[in-house]
Amino acid sequence: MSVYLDTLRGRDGERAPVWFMRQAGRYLPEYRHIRERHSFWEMVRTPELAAEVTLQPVARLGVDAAILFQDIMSPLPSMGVEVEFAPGPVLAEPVRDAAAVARLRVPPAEEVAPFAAAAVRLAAAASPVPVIGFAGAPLTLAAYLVEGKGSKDFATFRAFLRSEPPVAEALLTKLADVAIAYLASQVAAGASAVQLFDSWAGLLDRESYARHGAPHLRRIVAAVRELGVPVTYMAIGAGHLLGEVATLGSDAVSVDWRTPLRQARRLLPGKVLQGNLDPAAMLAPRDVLLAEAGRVLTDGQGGPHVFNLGHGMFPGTDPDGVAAVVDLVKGFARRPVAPAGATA
Ligand code: 1CP
Repeated sequence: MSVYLDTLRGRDGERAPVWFMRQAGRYLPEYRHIRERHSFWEMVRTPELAAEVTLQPVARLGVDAAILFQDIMSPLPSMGVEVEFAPGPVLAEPVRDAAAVARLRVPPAEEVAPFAAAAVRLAAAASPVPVIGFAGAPLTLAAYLVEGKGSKDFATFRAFLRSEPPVAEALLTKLADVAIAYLASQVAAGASAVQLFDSWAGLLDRESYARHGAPHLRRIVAAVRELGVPVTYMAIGAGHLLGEVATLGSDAVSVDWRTPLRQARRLLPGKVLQGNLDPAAMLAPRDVLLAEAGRVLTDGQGGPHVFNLGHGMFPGTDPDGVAAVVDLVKGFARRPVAPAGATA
């Protein structure tokens, strides 16, 4: 039995499970040790290395779940898109017109980043905790494909959505098809939960999100839930979108640090909440960090809560501070809400 999976299934337990977005990464000396000898793509494409890095934070920190070490860009080469990391993703050729979208391949499931499923299989066989599979949400992947690299405002992408809606839909549909196949391959390999990363959805207004984001997300969420696996949806700066996010069908929603968990609880009835410690708090002195983490634990009460950051760990984070947060979460006695119908 896993406290993480129990919570995702809606059980308001006596303690919150804990894991961290970007828990497998550069803040860990054991990650940097491997990274010195291998490029990022080499690590991602070598199942033994990817599985090893997936499990590093479990061994060091005792987190309640292991997230697969890959990137949201992992499936793009199998669609015919060349990506390099410097350190963020950079595309050889942005995808900006109908011809480029038509050229994108939608490969059969077993050809979508097969190294990822192989890494899940190795990690799941060795892991004492559930392995979380993941994929980039169509809007966020499309933002990188159109822009060609990371950006603060993804203005080219937002202009593209407004000027070429049918081409955008064709692109988003292909990305959703690939995400479904990719996630199914991870679940078949042993991933027992799935998270969708929609890092840039918050750049859109609510109407554009409802039109270009939500329908594709609903299709992906339904397909994964059909496999019997819970789904967490994560977006950043998306407080204004929570009304739509509530309708996606996900089991859980990851909330960033800007939206108080109590407010999210009201806007997302029936959802498990994940989050939402400010990753910058991890860079503060220990007493400040633990006070902030305690506040998040208190706010997370009133329904099922998975403790996490509001966004990914910064590379400069001290692993000992992270370990102290894990201890705090594990020792915090929640006041669970009694299931409906139960008497006190
Ligand atoms: O130099 C290095 O070692 C590479 C740094 C790195 C790492 C460790 C990148 C490049 N990606 C990753 C791993 C990664 N990426 C994981 C692994 C599992 C874990 O969480 O521990 C995950 C889930 C991701 C997801 C990801 N990649 C997202 C979504 C989540 C988020 O943080 O918003 C996004 C937007 C990316 C793109 C990306 N890849 C890498 C970087 C530095 C970035 C973001 C910055 C940019 O847009 O330039």
